[in-house]
Amino acid sequence: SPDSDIGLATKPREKTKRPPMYKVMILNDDFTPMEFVVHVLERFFGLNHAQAFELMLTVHKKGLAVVGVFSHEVAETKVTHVMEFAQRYQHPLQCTMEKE
Ligand code: NFA
Repeated sequence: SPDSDIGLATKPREKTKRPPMYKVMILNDDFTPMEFVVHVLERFFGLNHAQAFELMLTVHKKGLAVVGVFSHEVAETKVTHVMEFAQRYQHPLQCTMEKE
C-alpha cells in the first residue's frame, strides 16, 4: 500500500547536488563615470566605498571583473537592477551573468 512505501526502489546518492552558481560581471566602457560604477557596486553588491573603488578600477583596467557569485535567481535580479539603474541615467554600463 502507498502508506507502507519505505523508498527502497531508489538508490541513495553518494553526493548531495548543490545548485549551480552564477558569476555576475561588470564590463568596462569608455563613457560611464567612475563614480557611477562605484555607486552601483556599493548599492547593489554591498561593498564599502574602498572595496567598490578598487573593484571599479579593476574593471577599468582589465575590461571586466566578477563582482559576485550568486544563485541563478539572485544573479538575474542583480543584473536586471543594475541594467535598469544604468539605463535610467543613460549610461552604457553592462552587467552580465555566466554559469560558474
Ligand atoms: N572606463 C570608465 C571611465 O574611464 C569607467 C568605468 C569603469 C566604466 C568600470 C565601466 C566600468 N570613465
